[in-house]
Amino acid sequence: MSDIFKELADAVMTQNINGTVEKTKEALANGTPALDIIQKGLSEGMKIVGEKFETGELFLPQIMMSAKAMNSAMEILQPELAKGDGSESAGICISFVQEGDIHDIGNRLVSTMLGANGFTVKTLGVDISNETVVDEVKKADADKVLLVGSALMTTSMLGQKDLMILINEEGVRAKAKCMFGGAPVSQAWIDEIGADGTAENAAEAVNVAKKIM
Ligand code: HCB
Repeated sequence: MSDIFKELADAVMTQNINGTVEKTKEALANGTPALDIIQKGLSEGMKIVGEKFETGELFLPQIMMSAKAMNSAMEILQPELAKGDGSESAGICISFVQEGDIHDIGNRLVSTMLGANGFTVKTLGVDISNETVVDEVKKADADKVLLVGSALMTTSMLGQKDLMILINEEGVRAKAKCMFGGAPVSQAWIDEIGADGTAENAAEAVNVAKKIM
Protein backbone atom coordinates (compact mmCIF):
# COMPACT_ATOMS: atom_id res chain seq x y z
CA MET A 1 0.00 0.00 0.00
CA SER A 2 1.44 3.41 -0.94
CA ASP A 3 2.09 5.94 1.86
CA ILE A 4 -0.98 8.10 1.25
CA PHE A 5 -3.32 5.09 1.11
CA LYS A 6 -1.81 3.72 4.32
CA GLU A 7 -2.18 7.13 6.00
CA LEU A 8 -5.83 7.32 4.91
CA ALA A 9 -6.52 3.81 6.22
CA ASP A 10 -4.71 4.59 9.51
CA ALA A 11 -6.69 7.81 10.00
CA VAL A 12 -10.00 5.88 9.69
CA MET A 13 -8.74 3.06 11.91
CA THR A 14 -7.65 5.44 14.68
CA GLN A 15 -10.96 7.37 14.56
CA ASN A 16 -9.08 10.52 13.59
CA ILE A 17 -11.86 12.55 11.96
CA ASN A 18 -9.82 15.71 11.27
CA GLY A 19 -6.88 13.64 10.12
CA THR A 20 -9.05 11.68 7.68
CA VAL A 21 -10.42 14.91 6.20
CA GLU A 22 -6.94 16.46 5.95
CA LYS A 23 -5.41 13.35 4.32
CA THR A 24 -8.33 13.16 1.87
CA LYS A 25 -7.82 16.80 0.85
CA GLU A 26 -4.07 16.20 0.53
CA ALA A 27 -4.58 13.12 -1.66
CA LEU A 28 -7.03 14.97 -3.92
CA ALA A 29 -4.65 17.96 -4.20
CA ASN A 30 -1.90 15.53 -5.27
CA GLY A 31 -4.10 14.21 -8.07
CA THR A 32 -5.12 10.90 -6.50
CA PRO A 33 -8.43 9.77 -8.05
CA ALA A 34 -11.38 9.95 -5.62
CA LEU A 35 -12.26 6.30 -6.20
CA ASP A 36 -8.71 5.19 -5.31
CA ILE A 37 -8.84 7.27 -2.14
CA ILE A 38 -11.96 5.35 -1.14
CA GLN A 39 -11.11 1.86 -2.31
CA LYS A 40 -7.37 1.73 -1.64
CA GLY A 41 -7.36 3.94 1.46
CA LEU A 42 -10.54 4.61 3.46
CA SER A 43 -12.28 1.28 2.80
CA GLU A 44 -9.15 -0.67 3.73
CA GLY A 45 -9.22 1.15 7.09
CA MET A 46 -12.90 0.26 7.57
CA LYS A 47 -12.15 -3.37 6.75
CA ILE A 48 -9.59 -3.53 9.56
CA VAL A 49 -11.98 -1.73 11.93
CA GLY A 50 -14.55 -4.46 11.22
CA GLU A 51 -12.00 -7.20 11.91
CA LYS A 52 -10.92 -5.58 15.18
CA PHE A 53 -14.58 -5.23 16.21
CA GLU A 54 -15.07 -8.93 15.59
CA THR A 55 -12.06 -9.89 17.71
CA GLY A 56 -13.11 -7.55 20.53
CA GLU A 57 -10.18 -5.13 20.08
CA LEU A 58 -12.55 -2.27 19.17
CA PHE A 59 -16.01 -1.43 20.48
CA LEU A 60 -19.14 0.16 19.01
CA PRO A 61 -18.35 3.80 19.96
CA GLN A 62 -15.03 3.45 18.16
CA ILE A 63 -16.69 1.99 15.04
CA MET A 64 -19.11 4.91 15.08
CA MET A 65 -16.21 7.37 15.15
CA SER A 66 -14.46 5.53 12.30
CA ALA A 67 -17.71 5.64 10.31
CA LYS A 68 -17.95 9.38 11.05
CA ALA A 69 -14.39 9.86 9.81
CA MET A 70 -15.17 7.94 6.61
CA ASN A 71 -18.42 9.88 6.07
CA SER A 72 -16.64 13.22 6.55
CA ALA A 73 -14.18 12.23 3.83
CA MET A 74 -17.04 11.04 1.62
CA GLU A 75 -18.64 14.49 1.79
CA ILE A 76 -15.51 15.88 0.18
CA LEU A 77 -15.23 13.05 -2.34
CA GLN A 78 -18.86 12.72 -3.42
CA PRO A 79 -18.86 15.86 -5.64
CA GLU A 80 -15.71 14.51 -7.34
CA LEU A 81 -17.31 11.12 -7.94
CA ALA A 82 -20.57 12.65 -9.13
CA LYS A 83 -18.95 14.40 -12.08
CA GLY A 84 -20.72 12.50 -14.87
CA ASP A 85 -20.42 13.08 -18.60
CA GLY A 86 -24.00 14.38 -18.98
CA SER A 87 -24.91 11.65 -21.45
CA GLU A 88 -28.38 10.08 -21.78
CA SER A 89 -29.61 8.02 -18.81
CA ALA A 90 -28.23 4.46 -18.74
CA GLY A 91 -31.37 3.39 -16.86
CA ILE A 92 -33.30 3.84 -13.64
CA CYS A 93 -31.97 2.47 -10.34
CA ILE A 94 -33.75 2.11 -7.03
CA SER A 95 -31.18 2.01 -4.28
CA PHE A 96 -31.83 0.92 -0.68
CA VAL A 97 -30.46 -0.78 2.42
CA GLN A 98 -32.40 -3.87 3.52
CA GLU A 99 -34.90 -3.77 6.41
CA GLY A 100 -33.27 -3.92 9.86
CA ASP A 101 -29.96 -2.61 8.55
CA ILE A 102 -28.60 0.93 8.89
CA HIS A 103 -25.15 0.43 7.28
CA ASP A 104 -25.27 2.90 4.41
CA ILE A 105 -21.69 3.90 3.60
CA GLY A 106 -21.23 1.34 0.82
CA ASN A 107 -24.74 1.79 -0.57
CA ARG A 108 -24.25 5.56 -0.86
CA LEU A 109 -20.93 5.03 -2.57
CA VAL A 110 -22.40 2.59 -5.11
CA SER A 111 -25.35 4.96 -5.73
CA THR A 112 -23.01 7.91 -6.34
CA MET A 113 -20.89 5.90 -8.77
CA LEU A 114 -23.96 4.72 -10.69
CA GLY A 115 -25.19 8.32 -10.89
CA ALA A 116 -21.79 9.44 -12.17
CA ASN A 117 -21.98 6.77 -14.86
CA GLY A 118 -25.27 7.88 -16.36
CA PHE A 119 -27.85 6.03 -14.26
CA THR A 120 -30.81 7.89 -12.75
CA VAL A 121 -30.76 6.82 -9.12
CA LYS A 122 -33.62 7.00 -6.66
CA THR A 123 -32.24 6.47 -3.15
CA LEU A 124 -34.71 5.12 -0.60
CA GLY A 125 -32.27 5.08 2.36
CA VAL A 126 -31.79 2.57 5.16
CA ASP A 127 -34.07 0.02 6.89
CA ILE A 128 -36.35 -0.30 3.85
CA SER A 129 -39.05 -2.96 3.78
CA ASN A 130 -39.44 -5.32 0.84
CA GLU A 131 -43.01 -4.08 0.35
CA THR A 132 -41.71 -0.52 -0.14
CA VAL A 133 -39.17 -1.72 -2.69
CA VAL A 134 -41.80 -3.62 -4.68
CA ASP A 135 -44.14 -0.58 -4.59
CA GLU A 136 -41.33 1.55 -6.00
CA VAL A 137 -40.74 -0.98 -8.80
CA LYS A 138 -44.43 -0.86 -9.71
CA LYS A 139 -44.45 2.96 -9.66
CA ALA A 140 -41.30 3.37 -11.79
CA ASP A 141 -42.07 4.73 -15.24
CA ALA A 142 -39.79 2.37 -17.20
CA ASP A 143 -39.81 -1.13 -18.74
CA LYS A 144 -37.04 -2.20 -16.40
CA VAL A 145 -35.44 -0.86 -13.25
CA LEU A 146 -32.27 -1.88 -11.46
CA LEU A 147 -32.61 -2.67 -7.77
CA VAL A 148 -29.41 -1.80 -5.93
CA GLY A 149 -29.88 -3.44 -2.55
CA SER A 150 -27.33 -3.59 0.24
CA ALA A 151 -27.14 -5.76 3.36
CA LEU A 152 -24.16 -5.71 5.72
CA MET A 153 -25.37 -8.26 8.23
CA THR A 154 -26.04 -11.97 7.80
CA THR A 155 -29.48 -11.33 9.34
CA SER A 156 -30.55 -8.53 6.98
CA MET A 157 -29.09 -10.42 4.02
CA LEU A 158 -31.85 -13.03 4.48
CA GLY A 159 -34.32 -10.27 3.56
CA GLN A 160 -32.91 -10.33 0.02
CA LYS A 161 -34.22 -13.87 -0.39
CA ASP A 162 -37.68 -12.76 0.79
CA LEU A 163 -37.49 -9.82 -1.61
CA MET A 164 -36.91 -12.14 -4.56
CA ILE A 165 -39.93 -14.22 -3.48
CA LEU A 166 -42.10 -11.09 -3.18
CA ILE A 167 -40.95 -9.77 -6.54
CA ASN A 168 -42.00 -13.05 -8.16
CA GLU A 169 -45.30 -13.21 -6.27
CA GLU A 170 -46.17 -9.63 -7.25
CA GLY A 171 -45.45 -10.37 -10.91
CA VAL A 172 -42.69 -7.74 -11.37
CA ARG A 173 -39.69 -10.04 -11.90
CA ALA A 174 -39.38 -9.15 -15.60
CA LYS A 175 -39.25 -5.44 -14.72
CA ALA A 176 -36.94 -5.69 -11.68
CA LYS A 177 -33.27 -6.41 -12.39
CA CYS A 178 -31.68 -7.33 -9.06
CA MET A 179 -28.12 -6.40 -8.04
CA PHE A 180 -27.44 -6.98 -4.37
CA GLY A 181 -24.26 -6.37 -2.40
CA GLY A 182 -22.65 -5.81 0.97
CA ALA A 183 -19.88 -7.64 2.82
CA PRO A 184 -21.72 -10.97 3.46
CA VAL A 185 -23.22 -11.20 -0.05
CA SER A 186 -21.51 -13.71 -2.37
CA GLN A 187 -22.13 -14.93 -5.91
CA ALA A 188 -23.25 -18.27 -4.40
CA TRP A 189 -25.94 -16.40 -2.42
CA ILE A 190 -27.05 -14.48 -5.52
CA ASP A 191 -27.38 -17.79 -7.43
CA GLU A 192 -29.26 -19.39 -4.53
CA ILE A 193 -31.88 -16.62 -4.32
CA GLY A 194 -32.15 -16.15 -8.10
CA ALA A 195 -30.98 -12.51 -8.26
CA ASP A 196 -29.08 -11.11 -11.25
CA GLY A 197 -25.71 -10.05 -9.90
CA THR A 198 -23.44 -8.72 -7.18
CA ALA A 199 -20.25 -6.68 -6.96
CA GLU A 200 -17.44 -6.37 -4.45
CA ASN A 201 -17.02 -2.63 -4.83
CA ALA A 202 -18.57 0.46 -6.40
CA ALA A 203 -16.51 0.38 -9.60
CA GLU A 204 -17.40 -3.25 -10.24
CA ALA A 205 -21.05 -2.43 -9.43
CA VAL A 206 -21.15 -0.01 -12.37
CA ASN A 207 -19.90 -2.72 -14.76
CA VAL A 208 -22.34 -5.30 -13.41
CA ALA A 209 -25.21 -2.78 -13.61
CA LYS A 210 -24.43 -2.04 -17.28
CA LYS A 211 -24.32 -5.75 -18.06
CA ILE A 212 -27.61 -6.50 -16.28
CA MET A 213 -29.47 -3.54 -17.82
CO1 HCB B 1 -21.70 -2.54 11.96
N1 HCB B 1 -21.44 -4.47 11.71
N2 HCB B 1 -23.10 -2.89 13.30
N3 HCB B 1 -21.78 -0.62 12.15
N4 HCB B 1 -20.18 -2.43 10.90
C1 HCB B 1 -20.53 -4.88 10.63
C2 HCB B 1 -21.27 -4.93 9.29
C3 HCB B 1 -20.00 -6.29 11.10
C4 HCB B 1 -19.63 -7.24 9.96
C5 HCB B 1 -18.84 -6.13 12.11
C6 HCB B 1 -18.31 -7.45 12.62
O1 HCB B 1 -18.88 -8.05 13.49
N5 HCB B 1 -17.20 -7.90 12.07
C7 HCB B 1 -21.26 -6.76 11.95
C8 HCB B 1 -22.27 -7.65 11.21
C9 HCB B 1 -22.08 -9.11 11.56
C10 HCB B 1 -22.93 -10.03 10.78
O2 HCB B 1 -24.11 -9.95 10.72
N6 HCB B 1 -22.29 -10.97 10.15
C11 HCB B 1 -21.84 -5.45 12.42
C12 HCB B 1 -22.74 -5.34 13.53
C13 HCB B 1 -23.00 -6.61 14.31
C14 HCB B 1 -23.36 -4.13 13.89
C15 HCB B 1 -24.37 -3.88 15.04
C16 HCB B 1 -25.45 -4.96 15.24
C17 HCB B 1 -23.54 -3.65 16.31
C18 HCB B 1 -24.34 -3.51 17.58
O3 HCB B 1 -25.18 -2.65 17.71
N7 HCB B 1 -24.05 -4.40 18.50
C19 HCB B 1 -25.01 -2.53 14.60
C20 HCB B 1 -26.17 -2.81 13.63
C21 HCB B 1 -27.09 -1.67 13.41
C22 HCB B 1 -28.12 -2.03 12.35
O4 HCB B 1 -27.82 -2.01 11.18
N8 HCB B 1 -29.32 -2.34 12.75
C23 HCB B 1 -23.88 -1.92 13.81
C24 HCB B 1 -23.68 -0.54 13.68
C25 HCB B 1 -22.65 0.03 12.94
C26 HCB B 1 -22.35 1.54 12.93
C27 HCB B 1 -23.60 2.42 13.06
C28 HCB B 1 -21.42 1.84 14.08
C29 HCB B 1 -21.55 1.68 11.60
C30 HCB B 1 -22.44 1.99 10.37
C31 HCB B 1 -22.41 3.46 9.98
C32 HCB B 1 -23.10 3.69 8.65
O5 HCB B 1 -23.07 2.90 7.73
N9 HCB B 1 -23.70 4.84 8.55
C33 HCB B 1 -21.01 0.25 11.41
C34 HCB B 1 -19.91 -0.07 10.58
C35 HCB B 1 -19.18 1.09 9.96
C36 HCB B 1 -19.50 -1.41 10.32
C37 HCB B 1 -18.27 -1.93 9.54
C38 HCB B 1 -17.07 -1.79 10.46
C39 HCB B 1 -17.93 -1.28 8.22
C40 HCB B 1 -19.05 -1.23 7.16
C41 HCB B 1 -18.65 -0.28 6.05
O6 HCB B 1 -19.09 0.87 6.03
N10 HCB B 1 -17.73 -0.71 5.15
C42 HCB B 1 -18.67 -3.44 9.31
C43 HCB B 1 -17.50 -4.41 9.07
C44 HCB B 1 -17.48 -4.99 7.68
O7 HCB B 1 -18.28 -4.69 6.83
N11 HCB B 1 -16.55 -5.87 7.45
C45 HCB B 1 -19.46 -3.73 10.59
C46 HCB B 1 -17.19 0.14 4.09
C47 HCB B 1 -18.07 0.12 2.83
C48 HCB B 1 -17.46 1.02 1.76
O8 HCB B 1 -18.13 -1.22 2.35
O9 HCB B 1 -19.19 -3.49 2.17
O10 HCB B 1 -20.59 -1.48 2.90
P1 HCB B 1 -19.48 -2.04 2.08
O11 HCB B 1 -19.87 -1.67 0.59
C49 HCB B 1 -19.08 -2.01 -0.53
C50 HCB B 1 -19.39 -3.39 -1.15
O12 HCB B 1 -19.97 -4.30 -0.25
C51 HCB B 1 -20.23 -3.10 -2.36
O13 HCB B 1 -19.72 -1.85 -2.79
C52 HCB B 1 -19.48 -1.04 -1.63
C53 HCB B 1 -18.47 0.02 -1.95
O14 HCB B 1 -17.20 -0.49 -2.24
N12 HCB B 1 -21.69 -2.97 -2.20
C54 HCB B 1 -22.57 -3.23 -3.22
C55 HCB B 1 -22.43 -2.53 -1.15
N13 HCB B 1 -23.72 -2.51 -1.45
C56 HCB B 1 -23.85 -2.93 -2.72
C57 HCB B 1 -24.99 -3.10 -3.50
C58 HCB B 1 -24.82 -3.59 -4.78
O15 HCB B 1 -25.90 -3.75 -5.54
C59 HCB B 1 -23.55 -3.89 -5.28
C60 HCB B 1 -22.42 -3.71 -4.51
